[in-house]
Amino acid sequence: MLNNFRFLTAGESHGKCLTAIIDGIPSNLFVDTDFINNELKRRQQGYGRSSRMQLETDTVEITSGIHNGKTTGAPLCLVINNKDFNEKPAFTKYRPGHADYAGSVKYNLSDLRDVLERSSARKTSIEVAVGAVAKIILKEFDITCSSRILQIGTTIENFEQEIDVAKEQGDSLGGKFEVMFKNLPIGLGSYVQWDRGLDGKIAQAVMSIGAIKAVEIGENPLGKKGSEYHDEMFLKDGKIIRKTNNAGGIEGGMTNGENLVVKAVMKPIPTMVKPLRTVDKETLTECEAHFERSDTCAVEACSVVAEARIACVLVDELMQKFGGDSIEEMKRHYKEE
Ligand code: EPS
Repeated sequence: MLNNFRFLTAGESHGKCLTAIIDGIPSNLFVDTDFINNELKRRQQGYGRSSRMQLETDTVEITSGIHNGKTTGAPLCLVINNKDFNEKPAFTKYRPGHADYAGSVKYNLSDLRDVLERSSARKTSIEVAVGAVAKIILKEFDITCSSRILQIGTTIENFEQEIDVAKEQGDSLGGKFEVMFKNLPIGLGSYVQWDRGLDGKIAQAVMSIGAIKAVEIGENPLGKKGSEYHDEMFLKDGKIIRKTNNAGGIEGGMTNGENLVVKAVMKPIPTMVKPLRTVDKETLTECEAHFERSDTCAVEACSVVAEARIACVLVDELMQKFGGDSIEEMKRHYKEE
């Protein structure tokens, strides 16, 4: 999907490592590995995560594309080693809600382990590392990012209590979060073709995170009149200002200079201590779903993954508009605008 800031990842949940190759990074960019590692740590945190998070201390190794801490213009290779690297047993009891069923039919795999290993949210670790590199580029243009939880399960407050109850019951919880980017230039994205709208690209980037079921940009307009929803324009000291940002920073598929606000809903994680009813693919009998260690709630972690995905889309657009072979050239193009 990305044309300028391109990347691919590889790696399994219990494989040797997770890897990414990023192509298209401008040269002379200082890549702060402490910043990347801190982003990885953020993804591992949040109330309700599984014991895998205590086992792993995700840290990145950059094996190419950097000299003396700065990018050379060559592709970056990022590696995160898995401490829990081992052969796990085969299983045949589909986990409803997970990729097990459709994945095993699609790839003709007899062991559902082969689906689990790559469909696991573990791979979002390397995606967060890639997103951290994108954030480093955004920071060069003073574009900042933050996120917050809006809802966990049915509650807006006392998240921890609801997570504790779900954990006791062997259940899991989803929720809703918001990601915000500030100080974006006007005109990232476009209205001229359907596949160039920034809102569409962001929606795809966030919706394709394993457990996401809904994405919104700005305020949900359902039930609002045009006069209530649209953000009127005013003049202050000769500049156009808005008093509201219901559009969430995007009009006509383009950034409009307001804060970009993206909200997303995550489903409850389907791997559960209290198993769902399912079918065994080998014996074709009804049974209880396979259980392995899992999170009770990973909404906070998911918001960090969404930040990373959106950061990659924004950098791709920034490069399209202000691209340059070095960070200096890119900044020159940015200033000229
Ligand atoms: C995850 C690592 C996985 C899971 C979890 C997220 O590790 P393991 O399979 O060894 O427990 O804990 O993934 C899922 C629950 C899932 O459904 O994909 C991680 O690093 O975020």
